[in-house]
Amino acid sequence: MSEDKEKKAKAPKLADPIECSIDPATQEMQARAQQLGIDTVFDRAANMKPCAIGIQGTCCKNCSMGPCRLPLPKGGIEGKDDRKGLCGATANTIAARNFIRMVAGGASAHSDHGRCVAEVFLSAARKETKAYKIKDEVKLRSIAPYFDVDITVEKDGEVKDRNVDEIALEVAEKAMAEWGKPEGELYYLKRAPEALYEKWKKNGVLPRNIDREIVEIMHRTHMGVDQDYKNLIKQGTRAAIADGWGGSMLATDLQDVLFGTPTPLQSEANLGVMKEDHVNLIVHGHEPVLSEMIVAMSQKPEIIEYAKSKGAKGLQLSGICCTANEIMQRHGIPYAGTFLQQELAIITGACDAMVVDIQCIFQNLANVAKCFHTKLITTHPIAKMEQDNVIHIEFDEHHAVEDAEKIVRMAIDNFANRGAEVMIPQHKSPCVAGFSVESILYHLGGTFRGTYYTLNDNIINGRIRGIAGVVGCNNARNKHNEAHITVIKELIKNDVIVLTTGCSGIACAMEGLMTPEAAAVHCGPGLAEVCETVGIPPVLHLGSCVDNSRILLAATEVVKAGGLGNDICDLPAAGSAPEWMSEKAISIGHYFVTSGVYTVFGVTLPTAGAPVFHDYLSKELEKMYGGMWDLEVDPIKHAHKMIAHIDKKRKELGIDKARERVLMDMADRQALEA
Ligand code: NFS
Repeated sequence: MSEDKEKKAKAPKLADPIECSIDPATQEMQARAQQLGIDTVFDRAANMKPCAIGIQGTCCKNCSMGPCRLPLPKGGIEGKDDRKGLCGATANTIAARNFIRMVAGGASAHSDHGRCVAEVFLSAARKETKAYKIKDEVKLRSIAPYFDVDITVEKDGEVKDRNVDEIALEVAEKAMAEWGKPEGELYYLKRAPEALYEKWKKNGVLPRNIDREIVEIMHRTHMGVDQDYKNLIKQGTRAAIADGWGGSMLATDLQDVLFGTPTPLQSEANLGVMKEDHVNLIVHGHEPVLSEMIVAMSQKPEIIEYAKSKGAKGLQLSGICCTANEIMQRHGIPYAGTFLQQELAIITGACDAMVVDIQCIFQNLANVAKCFHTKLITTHPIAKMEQDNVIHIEFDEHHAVEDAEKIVRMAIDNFANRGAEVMIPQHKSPCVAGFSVESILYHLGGTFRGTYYTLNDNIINGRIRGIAGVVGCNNARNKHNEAHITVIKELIKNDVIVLTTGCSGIACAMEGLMTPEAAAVHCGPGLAEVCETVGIPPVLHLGSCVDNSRILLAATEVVKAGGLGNDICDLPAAGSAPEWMSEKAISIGHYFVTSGVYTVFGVTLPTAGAPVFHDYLSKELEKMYGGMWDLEVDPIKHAHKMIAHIDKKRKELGIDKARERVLMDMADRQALEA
């Protein structure tokens, strides 16, 4: 082989920038990365194929006699399925073990995050920290009764509001106990529609405490313990419910009490929010406990002056992943990008510091940061990086303000060290983000009549065909954002209103779908009319991934408002994660399904090697909880599976005819008049 040919044969493949993403900023930055000789996730995906057996969910590495690999034989199973591991574990057992270990991973990520928030909340309630205070007293009073905490006191025959500090302390202590109380069940389960709670009870899946359900998954999936896929998934269900209606819901609520319940705000999205003449500080990860402090610090006049004294015009803060969602929904801080854009933000050459906390953070950020002046700062004791250019500033609620100041000043000091290699793509879109269960109440119900009935009314009369929750990650095995945007555009075109969180929300913002103006361009006539009347976008941003709990509660409010059945599974609603990748997504998917939601995933499901188990996740779970898992890779078919389910539910509710009439009066009225 000639030297040239040999070099070529060894050179890693480069991903085609245009094929990586539908987003022009991502395409430009991917090309830029290649020009600079820096590899990104897209290139690594082009060079490393996923394991063909692991992807089917049937590789067991829970003991050292294996890994035992049980892929589906080519041509499928004919007759008896006698595949088994060394211990005799069947494909169903292995796939179910792996699946619920993913639930455990996801539930623990959300819930351990929730625990950190609860600890800060407890510190605030005990007045051990000056940095955090109870910001949203109304929310505190609204959640206290779920913990059996009184919000009123009787004094001299009069009923008065109880002191907020007392309520906070009692709520904080009871909330903390949700992770490890020795008996009983999680308080928030009673927030679900009664019919759903009864289903959980009947099926024996009421979570006892959050940690226990996760630990029990690890025990049951240890070599030689639970060997019945139905019993395994039962524990997966209990842990997933402990996530959605426990750890995640607690995280959302306590964050709202500490930092404020979101109301819609205007902002911008995509890498173009970074400014060449400003200090660019990017926060990335999931916990708002630190980023809230950084937001406050970055807005201080003396800090802005300090930035100016170093030659910058100001300080531009922006976010990536769910930290971005947290500070977007409460402060309108712009999105720099999604999960798959994290390396690209540094490759702009204009990122003076990136602060990371927990979850969804690429270790390769450290390698990319090495190519530039960027300071990469880890802040969480449980999430460090091995590379020596990474700075660790451990964040602690007791000296939160000082930590935030140190970080912000470090970014500013680094501005002078920028190289000549700055290239910020000029793409960004406006967005309106930060809806919450509470704000939807007033947007749709009117200021004086906060109610979900207006929404129900529009669903019943058919202007809104149904509700979809489209959430989740990006996945480098997919074209970045393509599935999210195609699924969502197809849904709103068919009058399905979309609730979004996580990176799906960021993708929608980048695409301009989170503006009221998007309704006239992309929606069917019914949904467009509602959005234009109320002044809302057709895609409502409900926050980060732990805020999927807001979707559960919004669905519960719709059930309560009446006219659409008595359980979440009765609603014309469906869930979707078109580009999922993380274990958190599996936990979310599973608590959606077992809360009664028909849930479609894109990409792949780790069940393909165990068709019997896969079937159980769809058909049998539907009989038990009313929701089911499904997989559809094609985004248009994906959306239409959701729409078909919505139509099925409309029919069962007897409101299918209403929609036909509405469609007629849009199209046929003119014909009649003519
Ligand atoms: Ni959700 Fe948020 Fe994004 Fe996926 Fe990661 S950031 S918690 S896991 S990649 S949506």
